[in-house]
Amino acid sequence: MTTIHPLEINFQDKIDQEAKIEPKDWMPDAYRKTNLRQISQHAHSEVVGMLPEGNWITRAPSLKRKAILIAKVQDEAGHGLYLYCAAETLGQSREQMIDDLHSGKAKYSSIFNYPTLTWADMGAIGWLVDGAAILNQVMLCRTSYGPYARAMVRICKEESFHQRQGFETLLVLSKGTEEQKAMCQDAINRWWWPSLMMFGPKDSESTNSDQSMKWKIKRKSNDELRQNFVDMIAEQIKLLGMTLPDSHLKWNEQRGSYDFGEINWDEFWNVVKGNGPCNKERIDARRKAHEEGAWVREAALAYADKKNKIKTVSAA
Ligand code: FAQ
Repeated sequence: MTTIHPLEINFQDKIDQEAKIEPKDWMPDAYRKTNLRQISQHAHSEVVGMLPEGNWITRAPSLKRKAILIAKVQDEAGHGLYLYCAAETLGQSREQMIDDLHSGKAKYSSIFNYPTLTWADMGAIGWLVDGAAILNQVMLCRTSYGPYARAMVRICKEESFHQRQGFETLLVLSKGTEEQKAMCQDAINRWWWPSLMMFGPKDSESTNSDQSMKWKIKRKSNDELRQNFVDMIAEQIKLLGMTLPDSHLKWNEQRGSYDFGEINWDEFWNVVKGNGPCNKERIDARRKAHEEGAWVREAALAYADKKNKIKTVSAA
């Protein structure tokens, strides 16, 4: 018979009573590891997530749209930074996390491995990708690890603004010329299925879910959140006068939810394993940015060092 350590019983009691776990509290190694994995992957997703939208900053159709897009991309960088800080409290250095991203050891969300082909993709990303992200992240505001939960509160406020701007971008296109309407529908067609994949594999295939739910790192399962998303978007699309590319999408009176078609899981795992349309391009871009930013990091360290020396001399 395996005996459970009293510290572990106490830890689970705290979680069951909805207390937050803080960096200096005792925690099982596996709890530390799974939080580190999820938070650092989440941080990487925010940072890699800047690339598909960054692609359109120079080509935004007006000054107003350009300013909004720049602000949104900057927000994503900020989200990455809060999340790296939260992950650092678990004892891993940022350099290590970034090395793991660049070497392919760490994952980031599959969604950012798809190309942004037209301006309407900026609307579809805001509406669908940020929309999916928020549903997942609102739950994470109540996750059991304190620094992660607190980071998520601010992130969610910004993400909900992102989603509205995405919807508004598509709404304008949906009322435009025939060409603009077609561009809007095409972007929705291309982003719909990858957005559903953001929630992760089916519950029956989700290796981490059971334990993460027990530890209240996750509050709703992958399938529950995906269903919430389908129900929300299936209603909102009516306002756009567009359609979702799924012939099985149908309101199910009995369940009080929409039924929807089967996700292409081969495509999902292929992208997760690094073989999506833009995986290589994304990692190459992050590596290049990191290399080209080396002088900034060196200058910041030299400046901090100089300031510390001045402080030490004046204190002596
Ligand atoms: N892509 O056992 P599960 C955003 C992996 S932020 C790639 O179910 P878990 C903002 C998973 O890591 C978007 N890999 O895993 C924005 C695991 O592999 P591992 C990111 C995926 O952790 C908007 C394996 O499959 N959001 O969009 C994916 O319990 C616009 C088995 O899966 C977050 O990261 C995937 N989609 O549940 C930025 C939220 N799904 O690690 C710019 C926080 C699963 O064992 C523009 N994360 N995998 O080797 C989570 O809530 C969870 O980690 C899930 C996955 C739900 C993503």
